[in-house]
Amino acid sequence: LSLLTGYRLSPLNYVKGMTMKLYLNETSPFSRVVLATAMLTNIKRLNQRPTDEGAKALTGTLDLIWVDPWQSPDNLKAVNPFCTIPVLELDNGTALSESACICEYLIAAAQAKTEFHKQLNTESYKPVNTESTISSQANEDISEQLVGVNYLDAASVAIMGFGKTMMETAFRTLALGRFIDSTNPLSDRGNAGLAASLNRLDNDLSSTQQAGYIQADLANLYLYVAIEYVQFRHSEIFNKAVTAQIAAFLEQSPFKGILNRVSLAVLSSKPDFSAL
Ligand SMILES: N[C@@H](CCC(=O)N[C@@H](CS)C(=O)NCC(=O)O)C(=O)O
Repeated sequence: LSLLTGYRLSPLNYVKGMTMKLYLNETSPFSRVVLATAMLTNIKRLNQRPTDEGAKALTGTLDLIWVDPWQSPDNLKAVNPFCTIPVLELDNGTALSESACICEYLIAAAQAKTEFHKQLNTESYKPVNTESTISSQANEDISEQLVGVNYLDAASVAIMGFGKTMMETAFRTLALGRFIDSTNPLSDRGNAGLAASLNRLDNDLSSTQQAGYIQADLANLYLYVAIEYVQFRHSEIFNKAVTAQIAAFLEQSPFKGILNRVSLAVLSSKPDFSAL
């Protein structure tokens, strides 16, 4: 219904204390990008301050709902007829699907939250009985650690499309293997594309036009997670490719730390969001 009525949230809704649900599984690279985005947009940090009155008023929570999409569970079907993950369900029932849409939403929500803090700040709002002012709170909450894709910057749009397609292709060829034993043209095309994309990427990274690869934006977050997914799930292809520059990209990435906190090993225990 909310989809049909075009429901929109005002910035106030973002900051008042929403409970959101994220449907995910332990191995999905798309889920991993959304989880990292949720962490980088500071949902968790707000949650960790239940005693600060000012922060409490601005708290949002994220419940992780671990599901296996291939089993078509009822709770997932209810929020997404396509029965794919990730899905972010807002507390008004609006369900967001497609990882890139979810991430852009979380980034926009964090920006709205920051604006709200700034307004409080100019009105000299102070939390009750605490040393910390809303001003120091606001500084920490500003989501400078991750920005959305600048769609006026063709280089960033190119990286976003490249990383996302690498992820989709790597997942699809693997998923096909679950249902079709023999080789098939679609998987062959996917595997060839993965090999070519790695070599292309390594070459691009070594050229002088690599500035776009060091920005802490959503495009580079996708690219990082896509590469690691290929490395892990398509190791034969990865090991045959030229990857010296790719290794350096992973090593220097601003997202290395956060992605270690949502590694496959960590996610395999299906933790709560507050434990990440
Ligand atoms: N384009 C989607 C891809 C999502 C996707 O393929 N999810 C997989 C898990 S990694 C899934 O739910 N597969 C179950 C199915 O395809 O039925 C996104 O970016 O969120």
